[in-house]
Amino acid sequence: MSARLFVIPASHPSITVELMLDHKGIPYKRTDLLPVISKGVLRAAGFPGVTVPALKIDGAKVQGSRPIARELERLRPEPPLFPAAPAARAAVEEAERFGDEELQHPIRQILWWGMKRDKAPLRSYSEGAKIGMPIGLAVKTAAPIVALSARFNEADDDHTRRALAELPALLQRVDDLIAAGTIGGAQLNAADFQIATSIGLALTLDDLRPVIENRPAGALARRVVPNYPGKMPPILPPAWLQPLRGEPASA
Ligand SMILES: N[C@@H](CCC(=O)N[C@@H](CS)C(=O)NCC(=O)O)C(=O)O
Repeated sequence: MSARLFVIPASHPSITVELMLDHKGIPYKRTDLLPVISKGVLRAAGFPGVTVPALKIDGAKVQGSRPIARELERLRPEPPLFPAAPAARAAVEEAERFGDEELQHPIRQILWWGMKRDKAPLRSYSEGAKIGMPIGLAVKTAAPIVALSARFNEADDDHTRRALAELPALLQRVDDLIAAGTIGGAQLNAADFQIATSIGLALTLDDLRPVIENRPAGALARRVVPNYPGKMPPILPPAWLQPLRGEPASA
């Protein structure tokens, strides 16, 4: 089986797919892309969309963490990513949808908001990446890329404040899924790989780590993705963090 995975270093759904390929025991080559530039490269490589993860596998082109999960399951059923029993499978698929559609993006927006203000942490998120130029140079010239990525992801003040206000409910939902046994069981499934990477990315932010690390969601991320790359020192306005501490947001 020949596989090439296109990623942006430290992108959470990209790491989801790396974990799933490892779970299936499928060897792959990785192409690391810079944000924004990634869009042109993906189009040139024949993918219909402009986001990573994107996977070429045995001649097929599959894009998006959830379609890729299904393609991997089809190509190599064992070990499974989804339970066989219909009710359990439906629960895992709904948890995976939640992870993709509801959890991924607010955390992405918070990260890009931080990067816009301080580009120095970019280096830590790019550790080990092969982006075709020295990381130091990439960081020095990153301002336009960061600005465009922040705009593409609507990482402005309003959306970022909203993302922070939503975070407690999202974390509670992850804890509830763990308590229900949908994720965090003995056999990791597609929803574990989908959700744990978003929590893993959130844990790299010093502003968010204290409200995540001691709850079940934090333990799941440490188990599934213990070496998530990157570290962002405190950067968010303290008033914006109040909802995370159970306090109403102030101006
Ligand atoms: N929900 C999609 C997310 C795809 C996505 O938004 N990927 C981001 C990286 S995390 C991307 O490619 N962004 C392009 C850019 O920032 O230029 C999935 O799970 O595949």
